[in-house]
Order: sequence, then structure tokens, then C-alpha cells
Amino acid sequence: MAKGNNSEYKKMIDKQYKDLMEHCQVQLEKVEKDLPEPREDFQAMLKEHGVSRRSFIMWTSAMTAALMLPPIFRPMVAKAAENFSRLPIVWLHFAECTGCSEAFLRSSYPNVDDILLETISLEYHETLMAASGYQAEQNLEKAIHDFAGKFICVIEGALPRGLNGKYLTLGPKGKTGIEVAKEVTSKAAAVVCIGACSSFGNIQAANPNPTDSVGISKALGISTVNIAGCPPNAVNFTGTLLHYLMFGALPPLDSLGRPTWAYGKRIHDYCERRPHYDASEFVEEWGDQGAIKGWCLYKVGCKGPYTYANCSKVRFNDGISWPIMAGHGCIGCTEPAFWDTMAPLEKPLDEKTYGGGEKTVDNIGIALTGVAVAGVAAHAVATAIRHSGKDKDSHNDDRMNTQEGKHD
Ligand code: FSX
Ligand code: SF4
Ligand code: F3S
Repeated sequence: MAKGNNSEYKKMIDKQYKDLMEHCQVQLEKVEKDLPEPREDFQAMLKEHGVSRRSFIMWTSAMTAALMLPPIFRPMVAKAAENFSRLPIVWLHFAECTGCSEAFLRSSYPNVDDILLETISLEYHETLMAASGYQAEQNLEKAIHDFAGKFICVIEGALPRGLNGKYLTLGPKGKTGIEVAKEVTSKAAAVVCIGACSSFGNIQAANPNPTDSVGISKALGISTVNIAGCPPNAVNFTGTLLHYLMFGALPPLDSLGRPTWAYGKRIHDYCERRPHYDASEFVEEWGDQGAIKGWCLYKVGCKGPYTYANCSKVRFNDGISWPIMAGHGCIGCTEPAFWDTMAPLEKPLDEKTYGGGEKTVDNIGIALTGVAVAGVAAHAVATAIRHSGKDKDSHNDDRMNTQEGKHD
């Protein structure tokens, strides 16, 4: 009976993937028909950068898995990558440090994601284009006219709303950031916010926020795809655009606008130091024996228990490392208002302050805080007692009695 059900289930899943595959094939044909010719020969660029066929295949496997698709979609991911430079992009900058562009475009050893970003069809990008003043403004007007309804508007930076938006003006006519953003986003096929600033306001919006800065979605009252992080991971951006090319739609998003394939899992649950957390082995201060041994960073402020992102899986700088691997706790940079809600960055959160979660009601990471802070804090307190006490072998029994035991 159970066996019969299993095979029915398998048939249903196979059919769903087959349908999805067909949809993807039709969509990629549509891309080739409707969008401009590729600006760059992607295969030639891979060759030029010394990326072998084998490395490219490995990249397609990793990207397919990262997008949570089965391996049969690998050729589709490869095809979408070849067509990446057909997608017209208008890239706007508002209140930010430009670290996102820097992080994306300045790798010393470009991998496939970096090469994709190099091929991207940037119709307008203030940091990279040669034009300035009236000429730049004309370029922008031309791009949003020529590719109306087809281009992706990528935005870095928050929008200051104070003084009627005049804390940030752009171009020869002194338009406010809000005016430019409204004009461009109203003609875009989709708006993708790169980084914590455009997603949620970030440092510009931190207390006391004198310029009344907010993220794009809040400033304009529109839906945006939020590639959160300060800076975000290039893979989460390229993967989202590849998904758009393959399926003609944006990937599923969480309640904060973040693609669930990239931000659906908690840092704490995919952290290589997690066994040390479970064994109550904590770094107590920087440079101690625990730090040397790679123990858990919770007590020196790691906010991995409240943060959602795939950093441990995709890592940064061509997969070399990520913050926790490098020895510092996660500061929660993919969560809204992290400068305020996750501070102090090198100390655990105060259970009394955050236990109720009332300060951060619309924050997914912190929405769990009422649960997670209480649980994690209880775990840490229990550990402190144990470490100062005698009965080291009773760890597991103790843990069963903490609130955290109920959530893990
Ligand atoms: Fe913000 Fe990006 Fe942090 Fe900086 O543009 S996400 S401050 S890395 O540069 O927007
Ligand atoms: Fe990893 Fe931080 Fe969780 Fe420790 S608290 S296991 S370092 S995510
Ligand atoms: Fe940011 Fe934490 Fe990842 S600080 S980069 S979300 S590990």
C-alpha cells in the first residue's frame, strides 16, 4: 500500500518537473526571440578568462542545486547563462557606499558568476558608465524608453524621504532620488534591490535616521525583490536573474521580498560551528583557546540564530570563505534594521529587551527572536553554569530542559 503511494507520488513529482522543464524550454526560446541579441559571446568570455568546460559544468551543477532544482535542469541553467547578456539592466544608485557594485565587479580571480556580471547588458550604471551630466540623463531616458516593460531595474542604496527627498538629488536637473526611482521603476519589468540599503534602508535608516531614509519598497510603495546583505552575495543576484530568464517570472519570495531559494534557511542551521554550539563549546573572548579551535561564536555576538541567508553554502570570494568561517560572528546583515536590532554586534542579544519581539514586529529574523533568543540565551546560561560547575557529562540532559531544546 505504502509502496503504491510512493510510486504515485514519484509519478506526480516527475510530471511536475517535466511540465516545469517544458515551460522553461518555451521561456528560453521566447527570450531568444524577444530580447536583443546577446551583447557578449559568453563561451568566448569563459575561454578568455581561462574557465574550462569542466569548471563551467561544475558551476552549472552548483547553481542548479543552489536554485533548488534537480540536476536535469543543468542544461537550462547553462542556456540561461549564455543568454544572460540579453537582459537589459538599468542600475540606479542612491544612498549607499557602492560596496555592492565593488563586491560584484572587482574580483581578482573571476569565476563564472563574475563573468556573468561582466557580460550584463548595462544600459545605465552611474558608477561604470563614461557619460555624465545631460548625456547620462539622456542615456537613462533612452534606455527606459527603448526597453520599456522589458528591462530590470536594479537599485543600490536607500531613499532619503526627509526635506522632501532633497537629501539626495541627481543629475543636471537636480531631481530627487525619489523622483528618479519612481520614473524608472514604473517602466521596469521588475525591480531588484541589491544590498541591505535598497532592500531595507540599512545604515542610512539606523537610529536616529536624520534623513528619514528607507528601502525602495517602503519609499515607493512597490514590491521589490530584495537581495539582502551588506554587501550581498553575487550568486544570489545572478541566480535570481537566471531564474527570471528560465521561467519568465521572479523566484518565490519570503514576506520580506527575499528569494526563498537564497534566504529561506537560517545561518545557525547550516553553520560548520554548529556542532560546537550543540556541545556547548563557545569562544568566550577573542583569541582564546576556543577561537583557536574554531568553536561557536554565539557568546561573542554571533547573530546566526536570527539570520536567514545561504552564506555558509555559497560563501564569498569564489567560495573561499564566509564571515563565521573567517572567525567573526554573523552580524545579521541580511535582516532589516540589523544595526539597531542586532546591536551590540559583539555581544549576545539581551533576552529581556528582545524576548517579546515588540520592537521588531515585521522582521522575519527577529519574529523568531521571541523564540530563538530565549532558547539560545537559556542554552548559553546553562552552559555557563555547567562550565563553572562540576558535572560536565550532564550536558545533554541539561539541554533537554532548556527552552531551546524544544525548537531545534
Ligand atoms: Fe549598502 Fe551597497 Fe552595504 Fe554598501 O550599494 S548594502 S552600505 S555594502 O554598497 O548598498
Ligand atoms: Fe554558528 Fe553562530 Fe550558530 Fe554558533 S551561534 S553555531 S557560530 S551560527
Ligand atoms: Fe551577513 Fe551573516 Fe552572511 S553577517 S554575510 S548574513 S554570515
